[in-house]
Amino acid sequence: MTRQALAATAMSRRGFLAAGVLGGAALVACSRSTTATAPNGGGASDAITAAEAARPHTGRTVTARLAPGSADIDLGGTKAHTLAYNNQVPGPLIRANVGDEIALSVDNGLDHPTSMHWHGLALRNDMDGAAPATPNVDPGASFTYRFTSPYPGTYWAHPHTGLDTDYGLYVPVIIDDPAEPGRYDAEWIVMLDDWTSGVGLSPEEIYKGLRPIGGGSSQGPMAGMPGMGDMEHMPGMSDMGHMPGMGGMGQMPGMGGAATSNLLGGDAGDVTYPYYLVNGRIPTAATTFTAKPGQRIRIRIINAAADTAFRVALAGHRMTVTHTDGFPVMPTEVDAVLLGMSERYDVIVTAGDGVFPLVASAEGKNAVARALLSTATGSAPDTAFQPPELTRLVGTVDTFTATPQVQLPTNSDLALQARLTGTMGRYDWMINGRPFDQRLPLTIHQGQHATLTFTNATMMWHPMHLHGHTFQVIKADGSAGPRKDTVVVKPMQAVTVRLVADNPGIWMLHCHNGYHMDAGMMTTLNYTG
Ligand SMILES: [Cu+2]
Repeated sequence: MTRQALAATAMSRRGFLAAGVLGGAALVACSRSTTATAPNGGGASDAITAAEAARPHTGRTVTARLAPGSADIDLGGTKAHTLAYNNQVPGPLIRANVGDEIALSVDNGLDHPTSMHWHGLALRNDMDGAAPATPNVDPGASFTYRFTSPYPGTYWAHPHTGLDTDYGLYVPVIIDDPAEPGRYDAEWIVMLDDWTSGVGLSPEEIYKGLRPIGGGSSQGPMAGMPGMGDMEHMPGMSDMGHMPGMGGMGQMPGMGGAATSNLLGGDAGDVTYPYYLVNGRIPTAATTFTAKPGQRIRIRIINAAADTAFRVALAGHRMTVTHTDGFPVMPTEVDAVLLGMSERYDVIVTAGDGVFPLVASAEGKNAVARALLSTATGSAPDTAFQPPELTRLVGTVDTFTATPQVQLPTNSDLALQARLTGTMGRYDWMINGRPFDQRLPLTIHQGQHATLTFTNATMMWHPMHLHGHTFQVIKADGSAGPRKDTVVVKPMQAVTVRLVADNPGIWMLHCHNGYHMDAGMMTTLNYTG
């Protein structure tokens, strides 16, 4: 069955879910925390313990329980047998104040090890949820992650194991600052995803289709074809689906076709998905967020996709971007925002009078996800409707500047380099010439101020993510960009960021395209000395 046929079956039922916000998790606040302990009996290093002690502490503990396991999820008339937390997609919201201890227990009901990575949180290294710093949780075992967050913002959490995040294993995480002025009337959490699990190929099947037999080596089927290994370095040749003799790869389910985007510098993605979701729902069964005309709504947009950037606009509205990856920026008005995988943007809109689609266009993939904002009776436009805002002023990383209070110092005593390489033909994505299992870690000393330059030597964009830190993006003209933990690096371009080494440990540095990461585009930043 083709993608198109699968999509058609999902159009048979039209309905609107009258619940716009994500369900709250069973969060319980209690008065006193217990001492944080390292996982699996391992002793936390003195440096990690000292860094944790230096974080703010309210003395309050927020507890929650997540049960990852197989689940049958209703995407809105279409059922998907998948993996999810507590039988829902997205999983339940985790929410705490700055300085609260979060005690999150994971009861692993999967048939393989799992972890909970707290994307964007500058938390203690031994609770980061990425091995080897944090051991994975075995099947049938439970583990409680205990940590405090030093910064407010919009985050999310997901496993750091295999391709699990391309199933339904993700939850929003909001850290509130009680001192932050509450200049909005309502809050809408919007979680975006590209969906195949249980309705199309499994993520593992997609990965097999992308990766030559023999796995990124010269043994792959492409290797015998003259020049194929360097195909992506030839202008205009990056779309394999258009190449004669390639077996119509662009039409194969799960394989990328002619997905291109000017904003992303060319090739937009590797995978065509059956569906794109907002808060777990397909467009024909979109969720509705209800508000009153004139209300200021803070929309927290989170891209939980594996291979899809989204261009997001609210029909009939401009949006004022206030935060990038949790950190404040000089408020900037745009018509739409572009989010690479795992990026977050917080925006404020002033609600109009009527029913308005919030449309997340799968960048370069000719498909949309959507939800509805309703402030009055009325009906929404057709599900194929694309608001004109999508093609007006689109905010990207280059558009924004961190507020002066959160800008990082400009002095630097270390220059780190991450050279990104790989081709679609070999699917051999690497950092500094090595896949993850042969990595040469970048190293840094506690207290150092460093620049980190991502140099993209490929014909594909990469959303590059560093764990445990939020870095300062430097714009092309040398001025300060936004604070971010994930930055889009376009083909054949370089992006430099600043970071302060204030969170000791071993931290993952990787592409947040789930398939690139699994193929090896990952290394670590190690604190030494
Ligand atoms: Cu990548």
